Amino acid sequence: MKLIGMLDSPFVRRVAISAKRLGIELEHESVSVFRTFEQFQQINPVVKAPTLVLDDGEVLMDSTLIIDYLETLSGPERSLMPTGIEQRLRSLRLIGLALAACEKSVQLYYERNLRPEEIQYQPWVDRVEGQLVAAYIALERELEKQPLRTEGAIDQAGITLAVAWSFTNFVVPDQVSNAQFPRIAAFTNYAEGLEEFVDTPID
Ligand SMILES: N[C@@H](CCC(=O)N[C@@H](CS)C(=O)NCC(=O)O)C(=O)O
Repeated sequence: MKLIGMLDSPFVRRVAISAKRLGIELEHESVSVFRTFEQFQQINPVVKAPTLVLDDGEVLMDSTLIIDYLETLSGPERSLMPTGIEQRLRSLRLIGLALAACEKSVQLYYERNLRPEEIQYQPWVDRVEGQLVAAYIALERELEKQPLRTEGAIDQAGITLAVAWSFTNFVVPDQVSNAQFPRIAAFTNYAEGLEEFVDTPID
């Protein structure tokens, strides 16, 4: 199976790291949705990263749906999701917040780098910046209530949170600070030292 997309996309990176943790080998093709749009279009006409191309040529997209498929392939013993209802609900909450942070960071990055300055719309920028910070405030509170484990295996909530924080710091570093979100920063520092993260660098 081939994973298509650049690792500077948090959505691609969480799939690549999850696959490694699930013990699934993926061939990785670093095709850019911008610089190599036509090449991407040949693989997936919708041009969304990540795209997963199965061995029979079937195409899947959206990181959460791809991870769902990889989880099914690897079986319940290796799952990155807790099975107990309360911990599962918490994981889903954390993943939702971290994905929203990724999405808002992407929107700000696109706003700053794709939209010409003369047609930037400040109320939209303010809204997205507020949403981004709101997602990290909620995540920091979650970690205050219950820290994420920093020994044993990292789970999907941990992977997605760390990938999100590293990505936000990579593309819109002015929006966040370690001082404002110390628990998220400390957990990400731990996660980025894990083998699967080191082997899957953001750039
Ligand atoms: N919800 C999707 C978001 C994927 C996404 O927006 N990826 C970006 C790259 S970071 C992309 O494909 N951008 C090109 C576009 O939307 O046209 C997921 O989880 O995979």
